[in-house]
Amino acid sequence: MDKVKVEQLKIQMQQWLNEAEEFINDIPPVQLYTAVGVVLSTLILLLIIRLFKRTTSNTIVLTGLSGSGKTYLFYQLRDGSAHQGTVTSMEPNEGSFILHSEEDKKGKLKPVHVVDVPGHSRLRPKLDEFLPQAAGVVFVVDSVEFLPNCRPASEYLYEILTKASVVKKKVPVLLLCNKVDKVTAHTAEFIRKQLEKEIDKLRTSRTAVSDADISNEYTLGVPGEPFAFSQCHNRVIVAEASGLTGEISQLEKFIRENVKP
Ligand SMILES: Nc1nc2c(ncn2[C@@H]2O[C@H](COP(=O)(O)OP(=O)(O)OP(=O)(O)O)[C@@H](O)[C@H]2O)c(=O)[nH]1
Ligand SMILES: [Mg+2]
Repeated sequence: MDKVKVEQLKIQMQQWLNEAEEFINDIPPVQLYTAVGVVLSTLILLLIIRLFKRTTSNTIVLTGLSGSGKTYLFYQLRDGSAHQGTVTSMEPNEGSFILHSEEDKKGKLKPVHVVDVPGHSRLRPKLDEFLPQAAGVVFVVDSVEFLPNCRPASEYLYEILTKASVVKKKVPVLLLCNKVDKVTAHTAEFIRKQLEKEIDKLRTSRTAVSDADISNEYTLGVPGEPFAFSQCHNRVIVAEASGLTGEISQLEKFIRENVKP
């Protein structure tokens, strides 16, 4: 009984196949090629759109040592005030918003996705979650308490600048010298030079180690030359800010350069 049914189904299928073949044969070849062409070009177009979408990220990652002022800056960007930035953050602070200074252009602009990753060493691995989608990284430095923090800041920065997710995609990095409202704040130029010197020292010691332990994903700078940020394949620039007084125009400029409206 079953065999008969299978046989019937086979005949039915054969009939359908024949009908389909006749149908295709009836279509003039030009029409057929055009149809195939349209389908193929649509697929290619969709693929291009997908690729393009992936490269136009709107994520800006705020990073730097604990106490450098990332959370203050986050709220300045979002609300134009520095509330809630008084305690050490235990979780990344995340939000998609139109920058406070651009609120009058709401609706016309693309929101920026800002992530503030706490500087506490236990929470730093969180950075690896956000770096692959970053359109830009802001490394916040405390310009007042800079000298005692120069070494740990350089170590953290070194780690970021040698990450594959930053080097390969040439993610731009802004070294943001924060707290310039204080008269004792060091200048951005001074901080840049000190960081370069310290990274140069780190580079020498790390390359000596990394033959045995290849933990750094990429090496920094030009061998035999003193390290300078200009040697990085990605753009590394310096700027000044104050998350306390809301002097953040250079930060906003960096964001808008890398997250197209
Ligand atoms: N003078 C001055 N002080 C600031 C400024 N920004 C932050 N501070 C001070 O620095 C402290 C730390 O700022 P936060 O924004 O909480 O620091 P953070 O980088 O988020 O620190 P973690 O969350 O621990 O990684 C604040 O409590 C403020 O007292 C600034 O622009 N000027
Ligand atoms: Mg914080």
